[in-house]
Amino acid sequence: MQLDTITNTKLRDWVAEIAALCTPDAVEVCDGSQEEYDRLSDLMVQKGTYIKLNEEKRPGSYLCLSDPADVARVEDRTFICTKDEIDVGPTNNWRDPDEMKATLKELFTGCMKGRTMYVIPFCMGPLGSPISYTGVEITDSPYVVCNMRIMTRMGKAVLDQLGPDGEFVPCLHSVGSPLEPGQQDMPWPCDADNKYIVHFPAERSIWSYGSGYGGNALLGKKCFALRIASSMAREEGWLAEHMLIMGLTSPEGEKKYIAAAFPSACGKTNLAMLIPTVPGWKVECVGDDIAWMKFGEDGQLYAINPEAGFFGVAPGTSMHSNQNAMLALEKNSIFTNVAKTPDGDVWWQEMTDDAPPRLTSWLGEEWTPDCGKPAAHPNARFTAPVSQCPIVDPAWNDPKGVPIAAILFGGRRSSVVPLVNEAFNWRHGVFLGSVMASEKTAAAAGKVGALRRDPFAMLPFCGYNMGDYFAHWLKIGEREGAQLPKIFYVNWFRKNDAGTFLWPGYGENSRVLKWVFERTTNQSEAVETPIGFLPASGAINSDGLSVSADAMEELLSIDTGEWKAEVEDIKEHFKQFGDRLPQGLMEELQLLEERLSKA
Ligand code: SAT
Ligand code: MN
Repeated sequence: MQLDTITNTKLRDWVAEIAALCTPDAVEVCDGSQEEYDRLSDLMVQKGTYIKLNEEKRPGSYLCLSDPADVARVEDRTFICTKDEIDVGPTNNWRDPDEMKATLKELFTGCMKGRTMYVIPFCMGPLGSPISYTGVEITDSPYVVCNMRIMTRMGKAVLDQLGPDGEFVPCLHSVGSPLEPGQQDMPWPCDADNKYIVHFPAERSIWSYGSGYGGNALLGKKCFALRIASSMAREEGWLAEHMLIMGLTSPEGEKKYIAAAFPSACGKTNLAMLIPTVPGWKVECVGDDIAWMKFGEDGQLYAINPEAGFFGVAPGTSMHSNQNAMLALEKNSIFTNVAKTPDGDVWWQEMTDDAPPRLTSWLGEEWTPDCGKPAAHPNARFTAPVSQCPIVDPAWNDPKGVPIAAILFGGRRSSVVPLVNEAFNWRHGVFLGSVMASEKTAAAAGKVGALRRDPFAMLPFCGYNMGDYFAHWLKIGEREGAQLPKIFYVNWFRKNDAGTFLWPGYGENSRVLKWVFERTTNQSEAVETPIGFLPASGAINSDGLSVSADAMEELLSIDTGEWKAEVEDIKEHFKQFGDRLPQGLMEELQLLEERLSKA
């Protein structure tokens, strides 16, 4: 589209300002059409950025191999800029906004020379939703444009919605690789040694330089929908969270929605698309990564998935671990840093029981199963439309959002933490979120391994001081007339002393979801323990499971000694927040300690 299709004054001024700064050869406003998508995809095939996959095996899909120096988010190059350093807290990298702006302006000067500058109007969340917000990303990467078309609602409809004076979050991105006249382009241009992922919460803007990969470059995702949005949510009284959203329907046809936060590598996408083993129960997927929640007039929290696509980790995804994801990415998808089969399809670790005898690896090299290197990069990704998920929830695109009945927190713990426990109340639930922790998978069998505390799974994504974030969660619970979801903590990963998982996980997690569902209306039995309500014996049905009665008991028991040690570890964790740690959480910790000492 032409520049003059932009009627929004602020946007027109911003586009002109950035074009003058970055001096691209051309400027294009993206309309979000299939024609535009096809044209840019073809362009990337010509440039060697994309390989078109076999149309019969993987219709409408492309493979993209990145520069090996640009394969993941870069947390150490991610900055939050506020006037006072204390306002980003101990878990973020702080920079002074004026100094950082000066650095960035220098980097962005002339950085799009020889390239086209794309203007991408996008909406995070359903169009017309009171929970949604608009952004505009300016980028010199056609790969970003194509991914944004899958990951967000994007194009002309968003410009129309924005109108002449609507507000938007400006998101500026460049791969940082200007071209001199006649200079040959790279398949994956970037500035690997000079990446900056920068957030300005006060002016609600994002500047990203040097990387073309994932959350570094698709600025609607972690940068906007979590870091900037968490700061907006605090100011405006809502929640922007690193959570999946699923619908759960009982055999009686009653439906409830659950939101759940887990650190990476704990199976969030798998849980969001779970196939229940409990007869008659149904799971439907609203989203697998991010939830925005605002109070409705009835006092309930209503959630939307701000995204429109899945940007999932490919390795480990299979018909066994996540059939619904595999079906979602059968067509119209982008695959980044996976391996290619000789017949023009994709492959990654664990996609099939046996690896194909010959592949082209993510490095573009000949690959055989005995070559000693992974065929796909461990952070290889698929980009697939949410609408292609076979169990997509009918309300996934509903502007009203879906009412949340329960929130789950969880992590990977081989010991200490039971299969599931329910918080006594909202404040106790916030405490559980604030101490979330997960172990490295290589943790010694049966022993507590290297624990990383990842509060609310927001450690790399909270756009302000995490202590203030805890306080915000407490404040949400004090809202007049709020019908708050119940909060639960789950752990699918407990092991016995021999180092074997006690719980089968995957579809069997539906047994736990059923208990959670019933607890939201106090229908299933629970016992009070020092750490919360645990399922009463027999309240989680284990019929037909190869889990012994002893194992079941271990999964649902707590060891007072282990929990006293946990309390000491939590004290250390809390110390880093200094006087920004809300008093309410200190009190919860003291209450836990008292309950344990009486147990
Ligand atoms: O690269 S992303 O930030 O989009 C994905 C992730 O790290 O979870
Ligand atoms: Mn995530």
